[in-house]
Order: sequence, then structure tokens, then C-alpha cells
Amino acid sequence: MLRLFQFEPKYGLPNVSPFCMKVETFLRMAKIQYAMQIVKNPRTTPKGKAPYINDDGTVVADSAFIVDYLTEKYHVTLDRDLTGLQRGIATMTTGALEERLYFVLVYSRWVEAKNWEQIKQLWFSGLPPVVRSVVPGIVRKGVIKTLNLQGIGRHSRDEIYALGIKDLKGLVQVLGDQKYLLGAEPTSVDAVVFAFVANILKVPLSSPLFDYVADQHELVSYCQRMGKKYFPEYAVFQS
Ligand SMILES: N[C@@H](CCC(=O)N[C@@H](CS)C(=O)NCC(=O)O)C(=O)O
Repeated sequence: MLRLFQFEPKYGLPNVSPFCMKVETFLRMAKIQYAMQIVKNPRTTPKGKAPYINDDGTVVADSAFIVDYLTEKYHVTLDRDLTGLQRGIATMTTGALEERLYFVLVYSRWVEAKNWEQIKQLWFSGLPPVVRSVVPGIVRKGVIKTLNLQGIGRHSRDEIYALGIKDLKGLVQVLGDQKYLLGAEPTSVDAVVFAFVANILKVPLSSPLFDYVADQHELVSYCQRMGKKYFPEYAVFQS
């Protein structure tokens, strides 16, 4: 059976990594059976990041390549009826969320002092006491360095959130009052959108991203709709 390697679910959410949650959502949308295996240390994975899959010996790392591989191997038809324009919107939306909004989300979790205290508990509480007093600081320094190299870390706090909210506003504009991002039926881009929206709305950390999404009635309903449909066993989507 296909094995999905991802981080342990936390906060009652399928995953606090939007990339892991994207792949698990896609597997459920495509009705592909899988078993979950927990990644404790990303350094043990093929590309040093989660998620990856092992499908009867075929290893695929990176959520984009995983979705492409699954679509081809399992003849997934979720996007069958999309027009060229819709396919373009799906690709560009995925890029905006994964290559920009993601880093704003990382900033909100790992750099903002109040949220960092919670993240530290959440991620590192399982470590032995001596290691626990050293490792979180080292990992956080690495994250801050990454944000600087990526570029987002060079902006002011207000500028960083303005960029994130720009992406979220784009989502709200594309979604409108439709049930799913591209119309009445879910398509594969909904795995990406749902994973990001749920990771902002359902993780109990405060940030301007949360404030913005919580105010967007259509986006909140969308998140509940996707959650109820694909993760019915998760209480967080049942309200
Ligand atoms: N492009 C990758 C991104 C995956 C990614 O950034 N995963 C993060 C968690 S959200 C990770 O494993 N980080 C661990 C690390 O960088 O050490 C994908 O789409 O799968």
C-alpha cells in the first residue's frame, strides 16, 4: 500500500504542514488508499523535507511531484473538465500560496515572539531536557536565515503581513461565492487552498493572517465544507 510520510498531526488538524496536508487531502479527494507514517526528523527524508511517498517501492518527494505522480499513476480525473484559463489560475494560485504565503505563515509561527513560545512547546516538547534547551533556538535561527535568504525576512512586520494578505485577498476574489475554488466541483487546487486556509484558521495562533481569514465568511465556509467532506473524523471541521 502507498505510504505517506508526513509530520505528526497536531492541534487536532490533519497536519500543521500545509504541504503534508495538501497531499493527504489530495489522496482523499482522489480516493487513493494510503497508510500514514510519521516523520520525526526531516533530515531522514529524501529531500530533507516532508511530505514524501513510497508507493510500493517508488519514492516521490515534494508535494508537486507527488500530485503529478498520483494523477498519472491512478488516472485521477479531478481536473478533467477544467478550461485552460482555470488550469492557469490553479497553477498561479498554487505558486502564490506555496512560494510566498507559506513564508509569511512561517514568519507568523517562528519569528513572532508570542507564537514562537507555543511552537517551541508543540514541536520540541518530546525532546530530552538538555537537548530541548538548545535545539529549538538553533532550529529557529535556521528558519530566520531561510526567511532572509528567501527575501521575505528583509521586510518589516507590516510589509510581510501585507504581502500575505494580498495573496489571501486574491483567493477570496477567485473563490467569490462558489463552493470550490474553480466552481461547483472540487479540483486538485482545492487540496492546496484548503491546506493553507485551514493552517491559518484552525491553528490557535494569533496573527493578521488569522484575523483576515476569520473575517472572510466565504473562505471560512469553504474551509468547513472541505473539512467536512474529506476529514469527517476531525472535530475541528464539524462546527
Ligand atoms: N516544496 C516542498 C516543500 C515542503 C516543505 O517545505 N516542508 C516543510 C514543512 S511545511 C519541511 O519539511 N520543513 C523541514 C525543514 O525544512 O527542515 C513540497 O511541496 O513538498
